[in-house]
Amino acid sequence: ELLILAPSPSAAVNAQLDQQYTCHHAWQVPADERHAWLAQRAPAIRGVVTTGALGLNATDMGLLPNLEIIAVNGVGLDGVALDVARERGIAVTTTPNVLTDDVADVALALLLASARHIVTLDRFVRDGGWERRVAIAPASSLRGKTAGIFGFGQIGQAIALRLAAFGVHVRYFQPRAIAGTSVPRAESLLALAQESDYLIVCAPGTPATRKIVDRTILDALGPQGTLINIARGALIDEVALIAALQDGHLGAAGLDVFADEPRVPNALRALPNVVLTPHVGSLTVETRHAMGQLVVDNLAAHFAGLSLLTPVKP
Ligand code: 8YV
Repeated sequence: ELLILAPSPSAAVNAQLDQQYTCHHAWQVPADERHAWLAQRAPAIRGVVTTGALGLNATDMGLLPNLEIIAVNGVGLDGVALDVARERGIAVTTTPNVLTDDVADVALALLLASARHIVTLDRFVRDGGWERRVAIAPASSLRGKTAGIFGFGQIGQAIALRLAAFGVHVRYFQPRAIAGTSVPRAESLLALAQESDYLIVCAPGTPATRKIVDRTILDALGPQGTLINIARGALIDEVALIAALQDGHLGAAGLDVFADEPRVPNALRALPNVVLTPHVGSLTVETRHAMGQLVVDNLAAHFAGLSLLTPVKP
């Protein structure tokens, strides 16, 4: 039996899970009834399907004595108590590769929207500013600028590929150097921010990266700089970010992820120099289907005693 914490946007994926297992859909149960509901079903549950955003914490894992596998419909592991899973020998799988391109596309969409004022200009046309012949301030060109990619995994590298086509110089930083790339590595995150017009955050949310993009980094990025975040809100000191955008220490931001989703601070919503999207990096029909299919296939492999397709290394 499976515990499903969130459905897939793919009906075909949900149907396969319902056909192959007895599924308990926690997301259909009101929050205040969930504890009692789960207590009743907990002993039978051998697998959990969760998302990158929801994860599975130590408390909830503790309620499931016979849990064998956690299938994350996403790549972020910040919400999963991996130490507990390791101790108990619970397998964990994610959905790498299939979401890389779409998440990279959203990073570029946010960057282009920020640099070329797309959201403001859309509002300007709708509100009749163009017809009133209100002057339009020129935007700034991408060509010849420098982008710093913080976190140079698959998604960071896919963003680098796209940026090259726009004539943007690219560098990266992450603690471990990547072999076989022609993209130069900066000495530190601070050096990366100093060298960059755009800082693009693609690193995982871990205790080591928590609020790593702080006032110092934002100041280094500077008044003409733009911050793009498609990773996790936890990597940014959001209070410092808001202050920097308000007082002009930072030029602009394009954000798909936030510290306390789905809540976005009013101060951030009020700023004209930010573009905001509701954590949709991987949210396309094609990618969510492929992600969900990987969840289904990993579960099938596990319960058939075969090796997992995309396991998280313990
Ligand atoms: C979604 C994500 O939040 O992959 C991740 O870690 O953040 C996103 O793809 C989610 O996991 C979708 O199910």
